Amino acid sequence: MKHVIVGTAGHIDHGKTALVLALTGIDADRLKEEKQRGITIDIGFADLSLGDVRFGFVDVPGHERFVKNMLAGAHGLDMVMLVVSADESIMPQTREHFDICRLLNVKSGLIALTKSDLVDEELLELARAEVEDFVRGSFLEGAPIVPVSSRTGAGIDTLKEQLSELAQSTQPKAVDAIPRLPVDRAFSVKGFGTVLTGTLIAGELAVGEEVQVFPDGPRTRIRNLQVHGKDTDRALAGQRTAVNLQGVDVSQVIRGTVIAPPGRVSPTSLLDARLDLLPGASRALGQRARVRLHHGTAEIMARVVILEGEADSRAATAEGRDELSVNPTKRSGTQIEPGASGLVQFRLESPVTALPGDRFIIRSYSPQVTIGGGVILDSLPEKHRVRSSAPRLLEELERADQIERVAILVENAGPPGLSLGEILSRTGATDGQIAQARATLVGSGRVAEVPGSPTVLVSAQAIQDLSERVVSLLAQHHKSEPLSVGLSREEVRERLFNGIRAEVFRTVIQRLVEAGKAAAEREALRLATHRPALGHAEAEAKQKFENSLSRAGLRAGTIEETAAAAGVPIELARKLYTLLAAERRVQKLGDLLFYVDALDQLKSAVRARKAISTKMDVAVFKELTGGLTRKHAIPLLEYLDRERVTRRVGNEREIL
Ligand SMILES: Nc1nc2c(ncn2[C@@H]2O[C@H](COP(=O)(O)OP(=O)(O)OP(=O)(O)O)[C@@H](O)[C@H]2O)c(=O)[nH]1
Ligand SMILES: [Mg+2]
Repeated sequence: MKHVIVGTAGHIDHGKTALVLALTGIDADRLKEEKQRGITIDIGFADLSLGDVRFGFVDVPGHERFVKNMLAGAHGLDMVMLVVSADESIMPQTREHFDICRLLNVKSGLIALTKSDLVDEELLELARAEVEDFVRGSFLEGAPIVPVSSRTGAGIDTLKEQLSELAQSTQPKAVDAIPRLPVDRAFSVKGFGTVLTGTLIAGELAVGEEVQVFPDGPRTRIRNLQVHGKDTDRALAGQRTAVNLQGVDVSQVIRGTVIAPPGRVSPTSLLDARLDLLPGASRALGQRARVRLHHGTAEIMARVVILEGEADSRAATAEGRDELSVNPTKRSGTQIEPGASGLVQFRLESPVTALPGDRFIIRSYSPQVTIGGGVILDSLPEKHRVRSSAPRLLEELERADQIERVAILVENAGPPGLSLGEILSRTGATDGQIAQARATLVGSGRVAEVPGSPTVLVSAQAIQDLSERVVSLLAQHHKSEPLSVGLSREEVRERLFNGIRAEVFRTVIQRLVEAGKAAAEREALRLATHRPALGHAEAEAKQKFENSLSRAGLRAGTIEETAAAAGVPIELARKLYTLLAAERRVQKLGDLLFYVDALDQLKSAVRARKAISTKMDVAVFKELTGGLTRKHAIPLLEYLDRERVTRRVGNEREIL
């Protein structure tokens, strides 16, 4: 069975609620005040099955003061039923509601010409002609215009037929997507606890599943689900859904919150978007204007930072003349004219949970009228300045499909890359979509996968840039210090990889080594082609230094002591030490420099001792080493343990 959400739209008193009642037998006005005043105040719901289609009706209020409530019902519509009273024809909220439907990208619908019983044939035709004119050039151009009377029942059957026919061609909402349910109502049911309702705009929800109340509510489980008033195990995208949540207070699931699985969406206070200003907006939208942003069922106050709009000509010339001399607070001359569009960043006064592709509406702060709307391009952006390169990125994102979007975001992230988790919540993609994007992009070499937890994707470009920087840093070092083996890993990391995950550093180095461009020897990194260049005097000093190490044997000294014994200046000795360390001729234990040959001999001697006994106490060790003192014995014993020649058992050592 196909599920289709139909919203009413239209001016106050044009007969929306009466029509929903005539169609479904359900009075969507449920509040006492609504009945008393004879007007709709808040959205109401009704449903109807026609053939194999289940219609969920969202009946909205027409009063201009309740457009805010209308907006909570207008998101997630598959179809609109624009209600125009034949005796009054097009009125202000007919326009405003219709504008909202267009901005929200409602794709299908029809027009009900209500109260046909109140007008004669001529007036009816006049109203029809006006409506045809009104919808020309919009998604409703050519849509059915059905005269109806809720009072006499005339035209209701035709309307049902037309609804059924349109329903055949509506695009179903994506079931294979991250589920999201913007809450429009929550109440408490005795014995059940908190129940919330909304239109499931994507994915599916199942009883028992873990969900979170976004932006800042608790994690909990779904205890029970209902679709159109009947219990079900599973609710699908496009269904009017009631969710019974475990251990959640009604106050935590107010209108505007969103139910979604934890970890798949992230609350944000910044949104990058394409914003269209209505041609009928009374004035241009200025930099940092304060507006009401409506997204899903939420209304949030926000400032609009215009990143790229229609430049005010005065400001543009002022900027062109001399950028620096213009006072920065005045030079933000960009604005969006009525009927024009721009790229913007919303700075929200409280967080929302959104995904790219979501539609939104903006209304002016005061008076409260709808002035525009658009589509979200990046739901987790950085904070942009007015002048930034953000518009280029946003234009790319605007044109991108899901795979391209992943590539663009990863490329834009630069060297730090993006973790899979970050990619998930920034794209709203399913696991399957991410896996596909990952395979495609890694396969084509555009993106590199950096193993670790979490897995991070880094653009090939960023890896290459980093590699080039490593190569040039090493080349520079070799040039200024021809004697040095190379730079220590730590130094390379500190100088070029600040704030970048260690895994990215390792990947870059590993790739350089694999490509034969660099060599990594213990702690030192060098270009593969680099050989330390020793002059005659230095070669001699190296020999002396090595002799001195060899003479000391296990009675090793610090670098200063060794240098003094060899008669080599300490500066030079440091370089000789790195050289010998790279050649594995010397090993530092604590701050003592041991000759590797001496260590090897010690290992052999200890292993040979095993023939006599597998135990070795300190006395035996002293005997083996010719009476070493604590100073040397302790680091050596620990070294033997580390090398797995021995194992410490209590006060003794076992030879392995
Ligand atoms: N004669 C006649 N009256 C109608 C018809 N449809 C609605 N009405 C009357 O018009 C008035 C308003 O109808 P509603 O259905 O409440 O109008 P609405 O569009 O829902 O109004 P809001 O929700 O407040 O915007 C009521 O008194 C209805 O009885 C109709 O087809 N013929
Ligand atoms: Mg009504």
